[in-house]
Amino acid sequence: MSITNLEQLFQDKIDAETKIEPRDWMPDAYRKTNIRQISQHAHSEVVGMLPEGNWISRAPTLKRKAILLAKVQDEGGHGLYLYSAAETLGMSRDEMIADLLSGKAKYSSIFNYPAITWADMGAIGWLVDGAAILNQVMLCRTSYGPYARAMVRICKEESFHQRQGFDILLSLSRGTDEQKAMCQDSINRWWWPSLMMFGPKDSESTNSDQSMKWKIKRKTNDELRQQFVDMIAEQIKTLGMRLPDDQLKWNENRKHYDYGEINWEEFWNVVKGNGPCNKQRLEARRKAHNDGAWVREAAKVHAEKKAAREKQAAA
Ligand code: FAQ
Repeated sequence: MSITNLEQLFQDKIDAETKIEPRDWMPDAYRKTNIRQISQHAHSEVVGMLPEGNWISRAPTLKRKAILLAKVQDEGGHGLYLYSAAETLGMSRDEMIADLLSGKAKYSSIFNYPAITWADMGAIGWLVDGAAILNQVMLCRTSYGPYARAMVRICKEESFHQRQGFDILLSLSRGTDEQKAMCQDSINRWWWPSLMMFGPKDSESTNSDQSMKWKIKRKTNDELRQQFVDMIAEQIKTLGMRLPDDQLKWNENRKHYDYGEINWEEFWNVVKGNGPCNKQRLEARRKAHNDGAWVREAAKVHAEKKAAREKQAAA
């Protein structure tokens, strides 16, 4: 069968909502786009453990500590499901991690901002996980089967993450003046970077058109961003805080909130590696990778010995 026919059959399957599985024929560009997106997503989960991991030992109560610990562990688990999903497309985990550590692979811009107060644990959970959920609920229906299935469990865990973040901010918003100020300050710092998580505006998104045709993405960057603004603009009322955007206003005609212009120069600067914590984050990952070398070596020796024993038994 010619490539053109194979591509048509492939698109027909996508249009009929049939999931694409690892052994199915797929255009090379579909495979590459999925490897790119899923591995970037996995890297984001793992690098995303760093800002919050740093606060586990400083959580204000035992209960908050246990919750934060569980959340950070969940993110590590998400990274593992996602690396496994990406591996089914033919790239090894070692290669993906090498690309992260060399700075070749991207991860979400949001994790290059510092978490400087306890309130940031609240803002990350509420805003960052909140943004991640909207994007990931859509990905539960993505066309590549292993990615879609990994997303189902991830979304359930992310909902708990968002609730715990909101709960931290709710406590602070009902606390002393100092706690209220801390709460507002963290919302001020995390709001705009959270909006950037959805990626460049649609007119500048290089991958969206093709990814929408292949149903890898089901909603555009701007559609998801708007959904997020509408959700948060309502939820913040419960906190009695404000979003740092003078242009935020309900638009009765559009039935959506209008909001101000994102600083795209800042976004691209962070994506290019020049954000406040890019270097620190990669150094932390490189150190963790080097410190863990003995585990990988031990696992390799164990696997080799096991294979040798099995070979001997079979002989
Ligand atoms: N940061 O053409 P598009 C989480 C890049 S998980 C850095 O629109 P696309 C959980 C993009 O890669 C958060 N780079 O790209 C958690 C592309 O460059 P490339 C991560 C970005 O792929 C919470 C270029 O710009 N979630 O937070 C960003 O169609 C708390 C042009 O952009 C996912 O990864 C960015 N924000 O759409 C963990 C979800 N945005 O690759 C711990 C899956 C764009 O061509 C603690 N990913 N770029 O060189 C996606 O849905 C998509 O990849 C988008 C971007 C929507 C992120």
